[in-house]
Amino acid sequence: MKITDLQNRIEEMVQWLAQFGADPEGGVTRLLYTSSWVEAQRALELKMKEMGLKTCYDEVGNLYGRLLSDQSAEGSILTGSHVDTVKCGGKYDGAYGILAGMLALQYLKETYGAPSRSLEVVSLCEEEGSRFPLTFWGSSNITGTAPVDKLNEVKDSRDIPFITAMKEAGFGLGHYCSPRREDVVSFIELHIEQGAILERNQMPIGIVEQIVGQKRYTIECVGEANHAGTTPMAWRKDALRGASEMITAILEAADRVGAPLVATVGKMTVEPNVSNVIPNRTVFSLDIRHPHAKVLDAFGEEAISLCHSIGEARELRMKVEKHLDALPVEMDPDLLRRVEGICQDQSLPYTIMPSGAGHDAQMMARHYPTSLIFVPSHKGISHNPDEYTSKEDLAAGVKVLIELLYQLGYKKETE
Ligand code: HGY
Ligand code: MN
Ligand code: MN
Repeated sequence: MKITDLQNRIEEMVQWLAQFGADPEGGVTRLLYTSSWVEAQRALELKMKEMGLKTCYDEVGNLYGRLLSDQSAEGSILTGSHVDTVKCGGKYDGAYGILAGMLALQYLKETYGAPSRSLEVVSLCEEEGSRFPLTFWGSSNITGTAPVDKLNEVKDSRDIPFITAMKEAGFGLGHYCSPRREDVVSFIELHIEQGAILERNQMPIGIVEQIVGQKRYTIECVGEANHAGTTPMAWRKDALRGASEMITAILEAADRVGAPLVATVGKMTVEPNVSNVIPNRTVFSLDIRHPHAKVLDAFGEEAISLCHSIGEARELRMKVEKHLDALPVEMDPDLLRRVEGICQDQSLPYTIMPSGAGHDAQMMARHYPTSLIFVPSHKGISHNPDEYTSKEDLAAGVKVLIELLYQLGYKKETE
């Protein structure tokens, strides 16, 4: 494969992978351990084999494609991203990092043969938390930080237990090798920016310096169902009215703290959800993010105490579960400098920037030297069927990845 083929190859592969979980409305929905997820992993496995990579799964469903070293250098350089998507998501989030890694390894194998240090691409099984209240399931298993002791309580919105879904997809304890990796020398994730900074500044490459901290909660309010016509306002234990006041109070508190703090309530269920019954139960999500751990911790405490005080005033029973608490994390400075040098050598304008989105790199960076590299998202749109990145921008990212993997996997340190 020639470098000039990259644009068409990466574009073809993005469209090819998007067929697995394609929505009628044009987006992609590929949720962990569903049939479209299984089909995508199996198709990626076949494609990796066709590209001359040695493939294997681990027991949670992370899929690896390996370009094995022909020398004794310890450990592997790992690149990749997540194969799952949000509901009605785009074609590029996660998928691009996997496909770029596969193309990079194929190009390096065909051009330079076996590396002096093994290079691997990983299709991480899950990052988004779109099906189960669990995020970074793939990368947290690799780093040994997954909440494996809580799995028995985890169910999806149709009450399907996590363990059942994993087993039905063909994974779980004892099926494949352990997911824990202690031999990763560096992890590199290529990803779309999911924001508008690069496009607005006409920069083809973003080199991430730091990923913001992120907390995710599920907040349940239980009141009392009653007749919409015969129950005076003062006698009600209205779970939806309480939740609405909590959500407004939290978002107004976030406005007061100001940027770069962000707070999002993206998901809500109301029961019994009929027009002539006072709601007796609501459950809503809360996602808050900030680059400084102290500010994030303080705001999390304020938000949850607002919920409890409003819940008390509305005579609601409250249950708050925190299912993600990811600290802000720095990317590896040496790798950042290396990528900077590659952009300069390739006369690629770039900017060094933070990431407001969470990524598997956030989990990996606490265990291995990690680099996160962005390419532009058109109009900054993501988690949306209109997510788009041009093939020129996609290919520019792949070229940077190829050079970085060449330097880490082939060049002797002395060179
Ligand atoms: O939510 C995020 O930041 C990522 O897309 N999972
Ligand atoms: Mn995402
Ligand atoms: Mn992503």
